[in-house]
Amino acid sequence: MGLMIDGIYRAEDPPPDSADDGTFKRQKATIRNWITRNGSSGFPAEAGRYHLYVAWNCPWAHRSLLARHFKGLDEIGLSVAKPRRTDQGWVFDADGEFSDPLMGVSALHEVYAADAQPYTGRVTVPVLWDKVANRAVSNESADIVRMLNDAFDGPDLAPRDLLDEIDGWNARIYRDVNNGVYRAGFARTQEAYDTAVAEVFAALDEIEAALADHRWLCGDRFTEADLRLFPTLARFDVAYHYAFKCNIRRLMDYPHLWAYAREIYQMPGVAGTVRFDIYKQGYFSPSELRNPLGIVPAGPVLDWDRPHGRG
Ligand SMILES: N[C@@H](CCC(=O)N[C@@H](CS)C(=O)NCC(=O)O)C(=O)O
Repeated sequence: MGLMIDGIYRAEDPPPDSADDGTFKRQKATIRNWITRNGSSGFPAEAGRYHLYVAWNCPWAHRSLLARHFKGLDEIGLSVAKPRRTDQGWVFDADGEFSDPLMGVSALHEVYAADAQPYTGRVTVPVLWDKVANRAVSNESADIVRMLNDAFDGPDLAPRDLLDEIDGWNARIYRDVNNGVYRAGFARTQEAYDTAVAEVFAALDEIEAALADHRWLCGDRFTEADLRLFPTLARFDVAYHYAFKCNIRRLMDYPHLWAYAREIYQMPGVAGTVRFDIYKQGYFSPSELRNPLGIVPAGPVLDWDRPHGRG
């Protein structure tokens, strides 16, 4: 795993993502262009012009895949990196499921290097690429989800009348759930872990209570807030419970949340964005701190196809 400086990739380890107190700090994405309907940003809303670089195991990439799916944007091409990173970071095969049909790169850093704007930072998925301008549009999944929603027709996942509520859930869920599990798993002190894991489960308990009264987080409409919660739920029992020590409860111990997660999973096309086998390979990759031998556990046994029974 490395870092890019002024458009040149260095295979050495980047500085640790933690503060002095052992708390995990995620770096901010810096490529923040925006697709607009009228193209005034330089990135017009023509789906066939864009390509998405993802990895099945990455939850941030997953939400961009879900946005592409719910908006019916199959014209946005896909390149899927291999689940385990190397000293070259995210890598691709020459052909097959984990190859790059667009540029034929062997590592994602080559895509970042192809951007006219010299990049400095971590080489992360997802990346939304503009094939016409030969530029990266964005490497921030929250932006990718919102811009695909706003710039393209199809169901509106962030309707104006619910926007404040959606943004409220998004902020809470990002902090304590989506990134909360990483703060637990990547904590470097007992205190940092204790704080993070308590926040993860406080948030899940709150969501469980909300789902007892509502079908979706914001009431009776499925929104971006639900879309952004799902990738963490899909990985919870197979990965975070064990690999990130988020083991106070399992997803399947929450009756409402577990049924809600299955309902989303069973929506047309969603299962096609989910790869439990690959989550395990990715999260149980060899890691000096968490899993030195890279052994992948066999369980748990989960039944995501069981009827969700939610009205
Ligand atoms: N802010 C980014 C975060 C993306 C991110 O951290 N992706 C991880 C994979 S889950 C990654 O590519 N990490 C590579 C690295 O940090 O070197 C987003 O949400 O799009």
